[in-house]
Amino acid sequence: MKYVIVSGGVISGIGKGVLASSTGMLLKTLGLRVTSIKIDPYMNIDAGTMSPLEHGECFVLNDGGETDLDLGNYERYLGVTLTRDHNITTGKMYSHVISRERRGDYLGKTVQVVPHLTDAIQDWIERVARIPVDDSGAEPEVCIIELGGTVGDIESAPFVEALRQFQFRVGKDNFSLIHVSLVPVIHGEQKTKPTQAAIKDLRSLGLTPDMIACRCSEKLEEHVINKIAMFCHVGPEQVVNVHDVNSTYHVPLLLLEQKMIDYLSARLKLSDIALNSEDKKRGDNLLNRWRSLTTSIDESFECVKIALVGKYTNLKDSYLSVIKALEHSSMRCHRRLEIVWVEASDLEPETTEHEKSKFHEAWNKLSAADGVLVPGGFGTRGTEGMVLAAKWARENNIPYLGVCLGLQVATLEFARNVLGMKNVTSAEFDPDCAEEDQGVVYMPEIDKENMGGTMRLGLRPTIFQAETEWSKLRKLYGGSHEVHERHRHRYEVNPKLVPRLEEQGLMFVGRDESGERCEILELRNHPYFVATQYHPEYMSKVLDPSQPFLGLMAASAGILDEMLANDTRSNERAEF
Ligand SMILES: *[C@@H]1O[C@H](CO)[C@@H](O)[C@H](O)[C@H]1NC(C)=O
Ligand SMILES: *[C@@H]1O[C@H](CO)[C@@H](O)[C@H](O)[C@H]1NC(C)=O
Ligand SMILES: *[C@@H]1O[C@H](CO)[C@@H](O)[C@H](O)[C@H]1NC(C)=O
Ligand SMILES: CC(=O)N[C@H]1CO[C@H](CO)[C@@H](O)[C@@H]1O
Repeated sequence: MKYVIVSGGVISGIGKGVLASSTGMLLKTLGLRVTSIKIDPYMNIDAGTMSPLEHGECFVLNDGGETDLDLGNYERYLGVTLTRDHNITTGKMYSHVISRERRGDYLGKTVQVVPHLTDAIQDWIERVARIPVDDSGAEPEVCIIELGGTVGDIESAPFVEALRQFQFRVGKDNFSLIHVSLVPVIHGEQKTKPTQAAIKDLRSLGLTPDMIACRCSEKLEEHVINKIAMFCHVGPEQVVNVHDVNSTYHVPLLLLEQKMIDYLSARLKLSDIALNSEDKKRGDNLLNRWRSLTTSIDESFECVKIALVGKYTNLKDSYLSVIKALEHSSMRCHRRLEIVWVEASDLEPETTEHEKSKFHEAWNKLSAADGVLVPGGFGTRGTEGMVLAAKWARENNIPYLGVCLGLQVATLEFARNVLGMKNVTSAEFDPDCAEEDQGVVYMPEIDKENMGGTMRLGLRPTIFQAETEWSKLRKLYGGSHEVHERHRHRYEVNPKLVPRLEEQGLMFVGRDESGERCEILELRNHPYFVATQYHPEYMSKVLDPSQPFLGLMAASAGILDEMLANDTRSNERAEF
């Protein structure tokens, strides 16, 4: 196992995650199997209870683990499936060590940060790095470890020390470190001091950078590279220049141009890993597909506008996976994506003057969009606006995709306006509503008292029902009978209501194994009106976009029927 550590200096939030996943993706183009681990130096054990306002969305894994966004980044770039163990938090490590201490594993010795915690971290990394993450089921060959925060923080100290020891545990040829730093441009001059200081900090903690990745708004000048190399005691070929590019999908090629992979290969003796021609071919193929993808970004000029009708629209991070899934689909459709943010509550008719202008603005935005997306969310605020957005899309033949809550509001809308059940609502919005008015109910098996971690989570099968061959979504999924997607919900459509809804044309084409729980709804006589109870965005990959999103994008661009006729999916997805 070869380990590539990606750490950061100067400030956080300068794209360490993108750099780490791009590096992993490039190693994959050599034909290697790559996995990744994210270390987060905070005390939380469970991301499920962290506020999306403070922290962006919560990302759900196949095994139901709720993690923060970065694991999603790796899954999307590397095309792998990670587990809840692939994230390490300070809280998790302490809780692991403390429970071992309680069990008596330390034989009553004094338990300390060094060596007990640091050993536990190293053991954890060695164990988790070996977990197979792709379809082949084979052990990965390279593990990318992203160390969150910045080196020198109090929080990250135990992890830095653990990694310092780890380089001796696994040996020099098996351990390399990329340090991401910032080169600010002040009065037109590229400043190297922060980078020098960051590298000095790193060295004082016993870690040596093999590469210094310099984030800068512009291309680094040659004398700046030489200066960094000299003051940081590395060769100029070890300084990589990561300047701003058109999109983050260009970063792998930017690194490739600078021969980063050649350096890493030599440094880690990657050529010692025996690869067969099959693996090499897969790697070449991946690189070619990535290249054509980035050209497609630069050469798509036709724009598709998608209205995202949500609740945290002033905090766009909380919809990150949804945005990524839209991006992946737009690249596949060769369209430029324009997301139109519509705050759902602004769509509700209001009275005061101030709110009237917001109301008009929101409706103007919605009506100018080519497609409508209502993503998942919790709580009541804005849900009436979402119902109105679903109505707009249904009645005006605008492509619509509802995810989770988006499925529930589409169902309520249909029940109210087509079945005439004016009072129907969700038990989530109105816990006291009469039983016959419950269009969406609390799932019977979920414990109502205990909020944290009581949701239907993770990968579950959805079965396409008999006589659903007409379904556009089913065709997008390649006609399969069963699909597996990730879930995160507490409420579901009331099964009692389903026969009446179906009678009027709102078809629940996908159900769970029991045939009771509604997973996918679709309107038959509509360009694309699809909603899923699961969250398809979690499984979207850069080179393999999520099918429900691809359908929305293609329908909004007016090319869905053409796409379904050509069935591009079956041949393109195979390799990733
Ligand atoms: C790297 O790892 C391999 C396999 O675990 C081991 O045989 C080798 O000795 C290590 N290299 C160094 C320089 O320690
Ligand atoms: C960025 O996009 C423009 C077209 O939009 C293209 O001409 C240019 O080459 C791209 N730049 C890079 C670095 O890819
Ligand atoms: C909706 O509720 C109101 C007030 O409770 C009631 O008068 C009315 O009949 C209900 N409408 C329907 C269609 O059930
Ligand atoms: C912050 C974070 O990602 N935490 C997850 C890490 O893995 C544990 C399980 O081992 C999950 O419970 C956390 O949600």
